[in-house]
Amino acid sequence: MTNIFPGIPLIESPLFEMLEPSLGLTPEESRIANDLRRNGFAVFDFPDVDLDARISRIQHNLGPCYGIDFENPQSDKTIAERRIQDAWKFDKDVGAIAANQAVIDLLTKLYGRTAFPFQSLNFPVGTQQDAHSDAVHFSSLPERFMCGVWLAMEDVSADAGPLFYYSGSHTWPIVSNALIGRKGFGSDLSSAQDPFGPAWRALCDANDASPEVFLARKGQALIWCANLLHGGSQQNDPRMTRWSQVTHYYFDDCIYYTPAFSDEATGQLQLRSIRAVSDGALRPNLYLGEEISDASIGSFSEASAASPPRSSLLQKMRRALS
Ligand SMILES: O=C(O)CCC(=O)C(=O)O
Ligand SMILES: [Fe+2]
Repeated sequence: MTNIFPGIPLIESPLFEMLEPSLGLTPEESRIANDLRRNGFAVFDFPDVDLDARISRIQHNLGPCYGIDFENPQSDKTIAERRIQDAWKFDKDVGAIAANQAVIDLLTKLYGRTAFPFQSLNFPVGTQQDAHSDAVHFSSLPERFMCGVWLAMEDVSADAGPLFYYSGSHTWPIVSNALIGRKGFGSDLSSAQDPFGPAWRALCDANDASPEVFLARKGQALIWCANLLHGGSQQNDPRMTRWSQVTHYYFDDCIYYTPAFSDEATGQLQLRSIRAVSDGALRPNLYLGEEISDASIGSFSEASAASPPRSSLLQKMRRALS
């Protein structure tokens, strides 16, 4: 059956029920697809027979980078650096988890475009981050072709600051600059999420929504849809660790950009230069198969003359994301 809406991920498409019989999903894949559709997230057992050995090696290899005293069970694990971005560049186990072929194949089937991992984050503790949608950091055109896969690298208890999410929030409006009446392109932010917090809270209130926590078992993973509101709960016991890896995925034939620093309506996009973890190669920004450059987007060139140089913007974005 022809898909009339190739610009919508299959699992978020109004036509999913009609298309599903032709997708060749196994019962488990169908369960995951329907959980994503309904709730905006889905839990599955991470498909890697070497996972335990990888986790031990990652903890051993990355542990010293955090400046945390892991040896002392009484030490505060939350005081130092909480994340390492893109450790796949020097740690092959992080890369192997991020580029797990079964996960890539699953996402490709569920979204209807070829998935590829583009960013890894390794955390020894939770982030204690307020509810947010990753869609302000990295989004795509067409929208929603992005997802996160969160992997528990140990059992997570309620006191260790578990991941939380608002089930069903992926169907709420994607909060963009246009929606909150803000111009984003060339703007300066200490945290890319800051301007959007009140809007996310208002949506939670309007929907009378309550957060749910994921008390994961080691080896369980959770896929979240591009617009699912999620965050890290308060960590009640600072002595605990909560090792996890988040891998963010994009899909082929899209424009990849940062909405917090973009104004879609005027074509002013903060494009991303995306490299796939799987092969280390750049993935060009494509729109319907055609490559898009900064110069070919709206009034980008004029606007960029008046905005901070790209390198300093990128530095700010890095700070904002940390
Ligand atoms: O693990 C957490 O506490 C949240 C992580 C997160 O929001 C992300 O990586 O996008
Ligand atoms: Fe996030």
